[in-house]
Amino acid sequence: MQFHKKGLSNEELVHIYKQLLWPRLIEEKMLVLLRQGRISKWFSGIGQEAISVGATLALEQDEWIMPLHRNLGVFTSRNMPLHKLIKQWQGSQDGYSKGRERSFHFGSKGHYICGMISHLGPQLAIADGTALAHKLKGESKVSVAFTGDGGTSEGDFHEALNTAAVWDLPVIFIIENNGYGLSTPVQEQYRCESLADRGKGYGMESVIIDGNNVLTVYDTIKGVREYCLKNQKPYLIECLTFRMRGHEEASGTKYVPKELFDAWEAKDPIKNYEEWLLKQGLLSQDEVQAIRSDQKQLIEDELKIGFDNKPAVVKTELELRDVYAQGRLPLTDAHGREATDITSSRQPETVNETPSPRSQRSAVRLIDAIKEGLFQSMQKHPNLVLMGQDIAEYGGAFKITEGFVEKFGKARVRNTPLCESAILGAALGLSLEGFKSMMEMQFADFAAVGFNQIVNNLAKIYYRWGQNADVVIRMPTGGGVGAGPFHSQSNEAWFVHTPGLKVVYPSTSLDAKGLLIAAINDPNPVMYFEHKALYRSITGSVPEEYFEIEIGKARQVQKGDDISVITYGAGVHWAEDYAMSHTHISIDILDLRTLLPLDYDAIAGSVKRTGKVLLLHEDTLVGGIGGELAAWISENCFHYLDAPIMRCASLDTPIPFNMELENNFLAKARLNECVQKLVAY
Ligand SMILES: Cc1ncc(C[n+]2csc(CCOP(=O)(O)OP(=O)(O)O)c2C)c(N)n1
Repeated sequence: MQFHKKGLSNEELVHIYKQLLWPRLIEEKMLVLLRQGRISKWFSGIGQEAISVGATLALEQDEWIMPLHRNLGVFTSRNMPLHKLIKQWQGSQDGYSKGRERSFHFGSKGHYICGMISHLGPQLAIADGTALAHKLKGESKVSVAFTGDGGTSEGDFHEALNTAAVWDLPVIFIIENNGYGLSTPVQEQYRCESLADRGKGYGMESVIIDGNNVLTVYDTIKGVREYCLKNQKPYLIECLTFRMRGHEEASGTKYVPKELFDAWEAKDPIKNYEEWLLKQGLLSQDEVQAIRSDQKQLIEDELKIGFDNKPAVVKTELELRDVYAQGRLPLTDAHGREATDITSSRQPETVNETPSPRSQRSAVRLIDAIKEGLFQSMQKHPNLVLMGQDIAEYGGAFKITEGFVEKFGKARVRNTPLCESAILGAALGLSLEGFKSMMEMQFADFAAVGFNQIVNNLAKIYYRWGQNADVVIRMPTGGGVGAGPFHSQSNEAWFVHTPGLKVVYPSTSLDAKGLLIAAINDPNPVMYFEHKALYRSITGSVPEEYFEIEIGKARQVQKGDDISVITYGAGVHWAEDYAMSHTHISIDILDLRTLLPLDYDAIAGSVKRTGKVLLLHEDTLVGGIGGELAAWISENCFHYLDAPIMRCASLDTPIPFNMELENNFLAKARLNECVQKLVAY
């Protein structure tokens, strides 16, 4: 192995040696602790340290890194205290994730490290988001994302690299090609000659380097960093390396030929670098021994602190509370500085929660109310960025952002490539740097291809390691428009089942504006459902001012005595129309407005008034929210019930295109039958 000093001082070369040795000695000790049952299993980085260490040392301390499961060297090179890492590996509440996450699946804002989710690929686009944040702020910083060779087969890899290229983002993508993805060798993973070749396909420079040579890694990344900053472009680096232990400690290494281990043993990153330092006279044998024994002693000292644990205290209340960031977070970025004002206007001081009747305008269409709420939010939040397919000059599929780009500019009103997952990842990355973002799904149906980022990354991140995802996802939803199975679905139930998300679903123009503003002000990820069939068919009074409708509060549409119809979205209008044409039935109508969290007081109030409940939703029956509501009502309001709880929902089929078929599909077709049955009970 050839080492080149490339202008590094002797002190720097020795410093790199110490940083490289440190994770190796820690892991050797971890193997002992694992056998003693004192820590949980992890994914070993033994043999690959030069990549984590070399890359991290080549960056500024406040440049974001998105590491993966094998990157202990990233955490140690950012000088995270070992005793706290040890607590993390035991699942202690004093670890980085309060005992809620395993080995390396956590982040630390203070160290500019973003925690991974197990799905690997989603890490990559988060780096797009932090890089975009720096670019918008005019800061000269790169972001770095890691992937294994296996991870390059995921769609997320393609989406993240393509987006970084199209948006000219300074991101360094590092592939650690260690020959295997669990037991799958690279021949069964990809067909291109080298993974670096893929850079060409994205219009991105790339290079293959020896990932076991720490000076090569360090020097390459220093140079690539300069390139990315100067040219404002991403770069792909393929590091050739080898995994010297199993995928994780329980999985063994039988599938790896012994010759490979022997060959790579000879290329060990630490042994080779150490030998070179000795040969150059930069370190003596005695000094090497002293460094090793100092580090071993430090490990022992840190272990004492790391294993000195208080008994675990389990508080259900705290667990539940920590699913959501509370209140309005101060608008600061990861540096603790006030969020950047990229338009130089100020953020809102107060929010008017009770719209003044003086400024009411009648006959505002739902679509215009959404547009106004979004427009005013852009004025109020200089750190709010909009992203979505065709939302800039074209104004979006439904024209909600028409005119926005002229007013707010293309930096904040961003057309995206066709890649929902990467844009959601980028939205999360923007959050890491104190930005707010709104992503427009062109149709709610397409959330399916961003599902993982929503339910596993955005939804869980705050509970896992205290980073909020300040993201609103607008979901044009619903049927009745003859748009067929993939442009009409009601998929809100997918998200209601996910702790960490909030789900709002306005049915009136007033609520559409107020709930959108509230969603954008909320520091948590909010799914905002907007019914396409209501866009232009519904009008109502809406104040001109900027105001909020509180998330989590239902709206009593009308009071009644005979039956309750508990519903939301288009269901509210079906129920109102029905009540108007059946005045002999006194119907209590409750518009839930927010599906997560639910307004249980309002639900109980309605049940108490009538004792007969019909749950009405456009979503299909099985697994719909009606089932959840029915369970809650029977558990909590049983004494008030005079009839079985009934559900009126759409047919359990995909949504047909033909209008007659669609009308038959929709819950509305069975509303009369359900009401009559309930009234007669
Ligand atoms: C989406 C997804 N599929 C499967 C897995 C299970 N899994 C975890 S790591 C891994 C292999 C990853 O290989 P590679 O990307 O080469 O990284 P390495 O483990 O070699 O560092 C697999 C299959 C997963 N975590 N996520």
